[in-house]
Amino acid sequence: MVIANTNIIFVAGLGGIGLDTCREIVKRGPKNLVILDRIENPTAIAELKAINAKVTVTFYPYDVTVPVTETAKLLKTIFAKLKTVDLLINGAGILDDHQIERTIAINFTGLVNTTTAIMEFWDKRKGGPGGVICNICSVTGFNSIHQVPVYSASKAAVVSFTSSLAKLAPITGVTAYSINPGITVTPLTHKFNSWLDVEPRVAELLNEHPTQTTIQCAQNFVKAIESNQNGAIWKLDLGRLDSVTWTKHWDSHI
Ligand code: NAQ
Repeated sequence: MVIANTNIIFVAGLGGIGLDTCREIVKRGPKNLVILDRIENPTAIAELKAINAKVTVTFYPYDVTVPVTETAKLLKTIFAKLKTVDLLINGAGILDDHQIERTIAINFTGLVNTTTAIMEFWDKRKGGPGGVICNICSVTGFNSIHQVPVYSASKAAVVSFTSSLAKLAPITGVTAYSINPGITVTPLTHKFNSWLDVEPRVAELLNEHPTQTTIQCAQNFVKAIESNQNGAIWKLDLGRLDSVTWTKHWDSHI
C-alpha cells in the first residue's frame, strides 16, 4: 500500500510506538490521518501537523472499552467527513497483570469491537469497498512472558483473531495483518505489575536484555504497512522486520 493520499485511522496513535509511527506515516503524505486515543495531546497533534502541511491530522477522543454502538457512531462521523478509509490501525494496550478484566477489555475486546464496528462500513457483503486492518499485537502472543500471563494471553488472542480476519478476507473484502513488536522502550515497559506479584522485578529483568527504540519500531512498522500482505505476522524486534511463519498443529478443514 502506498501511504500517499490514503485515509488512515490510528487507534492509540499517541502512545510510545503510536506517535513515532504517526510521524513516519505523516512523512509519507497520506490525505488524512485520524488519531483516536483515550487522552488528547495537543502538542503531539500540532507537531504531526507541522511535519507535513499537506496532511490533514485530526484527533477524536476514543476509549476502546466503550460499547460497540458508541464506536459505530464515532466511525459514522469519521466516514461522513472522509468518505473512504483505507487503513485502520488498532494499537491500544495496557500492561498490568493486577488488572485482569481491564487487560482483556482493552487489549482484546476493544480491538475486536473496533474491528467489528468498521465492518459495517467496509464489508463487501453490505456493498462496502473492503479495507485493511493492521493490529498491534506482541511477540508475547507467540511465546509468553510467563510472569505476565494475562497480558501475554490477551496478545495471543489478538494474534489469533487477526489471523482469522485474514482468512475471512475472501468473504468480507477486508484484509488483515499483525504487527508484533519485541521489547520497545516506552512507558509501557518501564515498570509494570506481574500476576499475583510472582516477579516484582519483571520490568528490570526484561530491560537487562537488548531492546529496540520506538523509532526503529516505527520505521519497520511503515515498511510492513507498505508491503500490505494479508495474513502476514510481522515481528518487529531489535530493529529488524521479519515475517513469521506460523506452525500449523491442526486444521479445521473447512
Ligand atoms: P504506551 O503505553 O506508550 O501506549 C499505549 C497506547 O494505548 C496509548 O496510546 C494509550 O493511550 C492507549 N490506550 C490505553 N488504554 C486505552 C483505552 N482504553 N482506549 C484507547 N486507547 C488506550 O505503550 P506502547 O509500548 O507504545 O504500546 C503500544 C502497543 O504496542 C500496545 O498495544 C502494546 O501492548 C504493544 N506492544 C508494546 C511492546 C513494548 O515493548 N513497548 C511490546 C509488544 C507490543 C514485547 C512488548 C510487550 O508486549 C510488552 C512486554
